[in-house]
Parts: sequence; C-alpha cells; structure tokens
Amino acid sequence: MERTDWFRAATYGLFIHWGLYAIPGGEWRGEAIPCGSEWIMKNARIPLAEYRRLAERFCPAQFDARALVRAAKRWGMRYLCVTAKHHDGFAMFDTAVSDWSVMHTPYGRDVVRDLANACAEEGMPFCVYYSQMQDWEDPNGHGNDWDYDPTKKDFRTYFYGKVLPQVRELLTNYGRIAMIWFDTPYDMPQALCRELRETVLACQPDCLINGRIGYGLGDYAQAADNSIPTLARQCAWETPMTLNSSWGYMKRDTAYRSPEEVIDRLVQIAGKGGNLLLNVGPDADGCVPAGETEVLERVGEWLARFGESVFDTAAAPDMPYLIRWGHLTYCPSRRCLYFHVREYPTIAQRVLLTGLRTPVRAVTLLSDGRALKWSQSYEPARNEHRFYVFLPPECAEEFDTVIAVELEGEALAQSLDEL
Ligand code: FHN
Repeated sequence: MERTDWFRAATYGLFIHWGLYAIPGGEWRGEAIPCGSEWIMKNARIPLAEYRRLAERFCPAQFDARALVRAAKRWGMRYLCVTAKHHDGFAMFDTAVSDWSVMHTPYGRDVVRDLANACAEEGMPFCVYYSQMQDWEDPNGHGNDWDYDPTKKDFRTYFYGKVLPQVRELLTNYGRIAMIWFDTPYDMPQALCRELRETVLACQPDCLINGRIGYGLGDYAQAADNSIPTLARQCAWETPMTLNSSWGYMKRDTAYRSPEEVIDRLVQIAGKGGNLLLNVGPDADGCVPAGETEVLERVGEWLARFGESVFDTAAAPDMPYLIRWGHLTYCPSRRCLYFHVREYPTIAQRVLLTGLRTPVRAVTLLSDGRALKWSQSYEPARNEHRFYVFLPPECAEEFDTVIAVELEGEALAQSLDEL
C-alpha cells in the first residue's frame, strides 16, 4: 500500500476557492480588476483596513455544505479540497490564532467544519488548502507591501506564530484530513518547508501533502495551473484547473469551459496518469454559479456512463505518434486500453493506432458492450505495428465515443526510434 493509493484511484476532485473575495467578485469601486478574483486585495492594492470591512458583510445564507458535497459526488468527483486560508490570510475556520476568520463575521459558522462533517457523512475524502507563505493580513506574512514595510517583516514570526499553529488546528479539530494543499512556496527556506511537513505528519501520518510545499517534499507532483504535461508520468500527480479565468467567484466571467472540454481534459490527464482537481468559486451567497453547475452536471452524467474508462486507470503508454482522433486511457488490472474517439470518422469509418505491440483480445463499444470489428497487423519491412477499429456509422456519442480494447497482456508501445 502506498500513501497515494486512494489519491491515484480517485482521479477527479473538486477544488473550492471561497472566501471574502467572493463579495467583490472581481470588481472594486466599480472597476473590473484583472486576473483571479481571489487576488483582488493585492491586485487593487486595497488597504487592509478597507479589505477588512468585507468581513462585516460575509453572510452566505444559501451555503449548504451537505448539498455541495452531494453535488460533488453526483458530478463524479472523488475528493474535495476547500480553501481554509487563501493569500488574504482569512481563515474559513474557527482559529484561536487570529480574529481574522469566518467566526468574526455575521455568518459566524465554521465553513471548514461544515464541509468536513458533510464529507465524513458522505464518504468523501476531505482536503484543505492552506496558503503557507503569502498572507496579506499578517504583518509578517509574505506579499503585502502596501500596508507593511517588507524590510521590517520577520517571516519566522509569522511561520511559528500563525502557520504551524493553524496547520495543527486544521489537522487536529476536523477529523481525518485526506490531504493538505499548500500553495505559492516561492523562496521559502527549505528547512521551514521540512518543518511544515513534519508538523503535518506528526498530527496525521496518513495526510497527503501536495507538491507545492516546495523542494520536492510533497507526496505527489503538482502540475502548473491549467497545464497538462506533454508526456505520461508514472508518479502520482495532479493538475489544478479553473472552469473560467478565475479561481474565486468572478461576476463578469461566465465564459466557462464546455462539458466537452472538461471531459477532454479529464481524459487527457487520466491517460497521462494524473488527477484533475477542478475548481468552482461559490458566490457571496454561498452558491456555485449556475454556469458552473450546468457543466459539472453534464460531465457527471458522462462519467456515470463511461467512468470505467477514467477511474482506477494508470498512465497509458506514450505512443510514437500523436493520435489524431482523440486520446487513450489505460486500466492495467483489466488490461484494457480505452480509445476516446473525439473526432468520429465520418468517411473511412475506422480509427488507427500505430505502434501498439501487445496482441488484442477483444474490442467493444463501451456504451452498449457490442463487439466491434478490428484488425491488427505487423509490417516487417517497416517494423510497424498497426491496429484498426472499424466503427459503425451511427454510434458517435455527443462528447466522446469510448471503445474498450482488451489486450492479451500489458500495453506496450513501439518507440519512435524503432520506426
Ligand atoms: O495564487 C494562487 C491562485 O490564487 C490559486 O489558488 C491557484 C490554484 O492552483 N494557486 C496559486 C497560483 O498558482
């Protein structure tokens, strides 16, 4: 058993960026502030005294932790991670360390507790995001150079006085924390990152730590935001991804990814052995915007039919050529390669995979289990393996037609150099 086993099998998680920044929703004094709405304090250089006043207005009457966790399950997600503290330093949990928390708002409820309880009841692994270096409220935290003089900051005072105590609170007061998600480590001293890791594991030895603790100290690799690696990776890894241009709620941005695009990204990531942590930004009332839920519902419906081709998969072999019609995912225990046909052939009625060495046993259409015709050949003079699946004309699915290709053994690919 590896610490990351549950995480690798989970493949698809819900990221929730929620905090005071949901109130301005990307606008300040009538002006649209560019980039992520959760950065509004820094990007608009809002004086702390002014930003603090948002806490007086935080009262998300519609927030329903149980409904959100149930929705995440329906959407096909298998873990959930919420911003316990983002860069503005505001704790969405009850903390004894600082008054800068949700407990000191008209709402006065511990959001992390409500979500932790709902996840425990629904059997959903619960994870917390914690901004360990940036804290624009704390005089010694990194990032606020408009209220505080950076030359007078003492990062250790912040680290020992706020970070470690709050991390201990999160890992002590909320039951099992499946993973803690750190972010923007910048140039934090490596010794402190090690101490942070030790602190987490002293509280909960099974808690996973993401790659952004820094210096390779995480339990899994973190891809850059919204980025998919070029090649498959054998280690555990994850891509955090937005549905629009912002992590926090942004009023003016309703240009969400389509269900088709989300499925495409999820399939690509699963095929390269990774996880997709897909973000929503609830608004000031505590509601996930309808434009986001509509997309996620459609993706969830697709996963209910085709989830077998995404969950419990591992990296598919890197094929020698880019696949023109779509992507591959791979389940080693079932010895099954899944063809995700995004460009359904309309004239030739077949798809080709070049370079698959492993003999094929059977080919079926995942939607209804019907057997499909196929052929596999090897041309010695060119040293080229070719595998064709013949597709009936009427079988194209709306987003992605999935074909299960059962193999006689482990999936092996020719390398480009042999061809
Ligand atoms: O600055 C943050 C950003 O607001 C957001 O939390 C993302 C999520 O991956 N991480 C940082 C930028 O990489």
